[in-house]
Amino acid sequence: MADLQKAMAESARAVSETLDRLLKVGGGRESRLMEAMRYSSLGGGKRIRPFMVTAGARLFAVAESCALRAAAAVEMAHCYSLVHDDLPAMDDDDLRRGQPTCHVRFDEATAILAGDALLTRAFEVLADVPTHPDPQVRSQLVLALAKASGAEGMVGGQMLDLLAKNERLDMPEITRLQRMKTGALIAFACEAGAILGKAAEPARHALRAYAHDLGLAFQIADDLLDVEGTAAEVGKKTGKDAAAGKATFVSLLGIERAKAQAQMLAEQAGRHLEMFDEKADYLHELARFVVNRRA
Ligand code: GRG
Repeated sequence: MADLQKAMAESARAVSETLDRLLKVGGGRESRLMEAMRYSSLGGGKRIRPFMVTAGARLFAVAESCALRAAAAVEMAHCYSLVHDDLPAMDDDDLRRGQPTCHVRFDEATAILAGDALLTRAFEVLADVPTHPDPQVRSQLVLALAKASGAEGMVGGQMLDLLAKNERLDMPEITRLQRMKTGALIAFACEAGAILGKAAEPARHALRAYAHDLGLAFQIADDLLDVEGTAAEVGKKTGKDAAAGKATFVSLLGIERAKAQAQMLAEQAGRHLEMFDEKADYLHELARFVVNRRA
């Protein structure tokens, strides 16, 4: 674990530096927008998705500068989703990453615009030449992020989530919702390194399968933290799912079975990585970290 923690800390530092460079405040009156974008993306977070990109890119000897740009783009898309998810029209939260949420620190309209601009900047970064010399690779990255974050991915999952309040979803319905809402972006993060490295289909397939199991394990761990964690630990309000009457993996399975299911999925995720040998050690450890985390 010590190695993983060091590698994650190093990746998080490099990703924050990259975000800092890619989100420079200009001089115009609109600079408040960039300040809100920086506030929402530079202030903490575990940086799990960017780590998936950098750890995946290592498997294919991708240049670090390219991997870090893709990693920063994933984090921008993730931060946009958090900013919009926290808005009064959605989850109406005032705490995120241990800080006031974007709409509390700025205002609602600015938070909507900051989210919009973070997502747009993510695509701009992927489409720009320094991300990869081959335009086909850049276009594949843009396409994959668009699919992962749009109506068939994260935004579609969020729609299902809003519709599900006070409904009794069953396991297949919750699994589909979570695969779209959180799994799709995680899958993109795991596959981005393979796209950058022009990896062959079997390797890409293995990473997608890893991401599929890891994404569900991640979500079950998130549901468990909502029940068992404290706001001080996780940096956001807890107990929200039960208060909203939301069906989750934990409400359906109970705490003990949900924990066992998360562990089983993490082990299964690791088994998809066999073809990469010890080059995938960080990804193996990450699967264990995701289900044992306390934040
Ligand atoms: C509003 C378009 C739109 C989408 C919202 C992903 C999402 C959909 C909302 C986030 C809210 C949430 C709590 C989702 C459950 C899982 C999740 C994405 C948790 C947050 O991710 P972490 O734990 O957060 O990686 P940090 O802060 O560490 O980056």
